[in-house]
Amino acid sequence: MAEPSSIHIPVNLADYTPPVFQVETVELEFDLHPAATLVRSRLRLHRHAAGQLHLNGRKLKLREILLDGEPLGDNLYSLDPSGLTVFEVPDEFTLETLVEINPAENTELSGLYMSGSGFFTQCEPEGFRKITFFPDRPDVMARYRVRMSADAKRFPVLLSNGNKLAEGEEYGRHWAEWEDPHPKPSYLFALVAADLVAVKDEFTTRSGRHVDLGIWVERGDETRCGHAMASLKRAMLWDEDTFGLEYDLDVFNIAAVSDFNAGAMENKGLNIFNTAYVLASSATATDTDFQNVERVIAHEYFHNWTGDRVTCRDWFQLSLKEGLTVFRDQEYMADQFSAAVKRIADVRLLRATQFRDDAGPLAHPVRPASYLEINNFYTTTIYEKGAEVVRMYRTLMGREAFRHGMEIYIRDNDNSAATVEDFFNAMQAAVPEHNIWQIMRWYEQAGTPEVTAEETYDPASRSFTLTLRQTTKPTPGQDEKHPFLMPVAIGLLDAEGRDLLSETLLFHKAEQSFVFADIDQPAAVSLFRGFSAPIKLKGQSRERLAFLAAKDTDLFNRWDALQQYATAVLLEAVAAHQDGQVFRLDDGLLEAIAATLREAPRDPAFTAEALLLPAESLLADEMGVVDPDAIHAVREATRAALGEALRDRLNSTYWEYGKVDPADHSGPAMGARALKNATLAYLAASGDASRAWEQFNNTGNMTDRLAALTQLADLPGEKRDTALTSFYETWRNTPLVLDKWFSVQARANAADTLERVQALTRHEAFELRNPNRVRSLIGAFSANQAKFHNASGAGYRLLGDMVLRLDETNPQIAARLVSGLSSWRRFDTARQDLMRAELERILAREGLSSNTYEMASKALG
Ligand code: 0A1
Ligand code: ZN
Repeated sequence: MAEPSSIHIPVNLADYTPPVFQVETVELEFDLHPAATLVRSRLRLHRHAAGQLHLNGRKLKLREILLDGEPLGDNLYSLDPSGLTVFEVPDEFTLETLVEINPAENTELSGLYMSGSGFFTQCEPEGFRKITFFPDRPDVMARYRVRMSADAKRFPVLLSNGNKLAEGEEYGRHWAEWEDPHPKPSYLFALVAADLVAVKDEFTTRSGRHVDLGIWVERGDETRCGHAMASLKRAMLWDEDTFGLEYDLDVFNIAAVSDFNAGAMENKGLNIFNTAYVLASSATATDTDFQNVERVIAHEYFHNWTGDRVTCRDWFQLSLKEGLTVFRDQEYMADQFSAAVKRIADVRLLRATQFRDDAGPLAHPVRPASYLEINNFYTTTIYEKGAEVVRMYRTLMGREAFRHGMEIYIRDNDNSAATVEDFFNAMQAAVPEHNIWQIMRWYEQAGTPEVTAEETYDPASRSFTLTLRQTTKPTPGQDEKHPFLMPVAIGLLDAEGRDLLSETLLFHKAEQSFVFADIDQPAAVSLFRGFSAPIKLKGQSRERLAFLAAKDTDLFNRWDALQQYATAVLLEAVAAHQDGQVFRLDDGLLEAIAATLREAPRDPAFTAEALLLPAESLLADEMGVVDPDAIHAVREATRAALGEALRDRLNSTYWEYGKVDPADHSGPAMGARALKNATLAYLAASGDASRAWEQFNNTGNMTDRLAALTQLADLPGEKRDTALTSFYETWRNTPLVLDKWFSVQARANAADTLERVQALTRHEAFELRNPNRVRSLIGAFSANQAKFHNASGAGYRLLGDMVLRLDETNPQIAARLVSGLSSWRRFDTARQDLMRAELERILAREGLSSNTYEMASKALG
């Protein structure tokens, strides 16, 4: 049940105080029963600061409480909905409690809950307090020993953090004891008791430690674990090679669970994963899924050092572990595949999600100053923008100094709970000759800086002057912005596109000029190469963009120039459409896309990215008043016209890249498939769906199957219905694939998408209790701009209904969906009224969770 609204009290970074008591050791005993689990806890505590002993605890039934072995009288402690206060305690003592909890009724999926065949935990950020009374904050680090017992038949596998000490069986129940030698915060505690089977392997670290690896999944899923295991071993090796970081336990287990609020969790020695990021086979997973599995496996593994060994002092520092670990997984993936294509994909995501948030009512800094509900702050700002900030450190410092800074950071903060300042200090220590303090503004100020550039060439002095200006719009609570320090990777190109020079400028003022001497000709400048800072570059001329799209030696900027060029062309066409003019394909865009196709053999994966027009949501971000229908009409007309005009070339490219081994998931194979399917999409857009139909019926590879189904789903009619029915019949018992069946319909660009999504919410396979299913239907639909923003407001109502229903069972997931309504101010007044009405309807609900309350009230502004 949701809690009363009186508890909406913000937590402020400025109010941080150190813990009153530290915990040295934790002994936990779980007597596991679905509806009534008993948890006995013995904590060894010692005083750390003045104050009273308060332990967090939620929905716990206290059965016993003992201090140094003696039962504690009722008048010596008090209980309230937030926890337990013990009035008088010595400076060192043992506190023992026995509590009862109900995992079967835990639909929030935080704490100890049931899913599929067993018990699982999720403790980050504040789930441990739903298991036992504890100072549930990351700066309390303790050593854990865990004993659990459960029905031996139903829950044959018993796992926790660290190493297994002993196990046994008695009277049909069995037990196991685990010990984790490393001190850790409570949010990294994990327990699994379930009917799972393991895929096992091993890894020997550089210094000779033998590590047993296990991936635990439901029976029948073992065949889909190979990619996850191979990824894990690659990640372990990479972290040794790249950062000198070795694994520090003899066991590394991963357990997969199908009901999970997020992607995966880095619990020490026992990662718990959403099945979506473990299971993959060519028949069931797309190439994107394969890459996501690899990325998330690497991400959670990398947390062992950046998160577990060095953790966060408080949740305001969340980006300290998340931004850094995302940066590490990005670098890992760039090393496995094409670095430029990886960068393009990452920036695409950043722009579509983070830039959008940073421009709206939910904008917050990488280190927020205040929150109501920390679960609402697992955002792309904390993760992806945080990773960009780490990347800027490295660009400013250079690779070697950055690695040295990382060594200092780990050395100085090992086994402790650190802050963003600790990271800064380590990096600054690695470059004592430079003062980089100004980078800290990226943690404090929200918003995306906008940069403009002015160039002048003076033939007399043969000097080229570049003047850069930066401004950042106000964001909630921050009216005035100070200039950011940003590395600007640039290249000066001659008329043939040869690099005259390339270097990195330090841009740290509102306006700054850079003079380059000995330049023989007026040069074209390529700015922010590789997206060297998370900013919006404005005011580039179309001629310049066309030149860079064709000639830039920096692959990222070549892609970006084409994106910006296409954005300008499409926005112009949107304005013309609103004016009632007939659509006309821009010659320059046609030529640029044709040239891109001609160059396909150079790099098919890059070509696939370059062929993709800017998303509707990105075009919306550039409009004063968003017109989702005009954007949709124009973008579709452009795709159709390009498909028509380039039909022959698209066909030949389709066939050329069509012969990839369906079981091959190497970079080149995935690149070829991506290119083939990009051409398929253009051909279908121009009205030729025959190829999609053929591909759908003749492939066993999920990337190809889903790409074809995506095209068919756009075209109401018999083929669509037959394809969807056959897909459903084939995969109705494979949840992760069934998720795709839902999302392909939710993303569809068909006249009847809204009605179909409404019907799908009543489909027998739609499960509100399963976050993956909710995301695949409702999350996907709310990202389908043209359909979600249906002028009737029915899309908004559907979302509002779902938020209110979900808030009763899983507030974390409910709150996340609210962001679909947060952009209401960007639309016409009719839509504004409809969206605002939904937010108000949500807020009016009595007993709304603080999760949803925070998102809806902030969205309303
Ligand atoms: N630390 C995890 C993310 C995570 C956060 C919250 C969760 O449950 C509410 C679960 C996982 C990561 O970055 O992978
Ligand atoms: Zn993470």
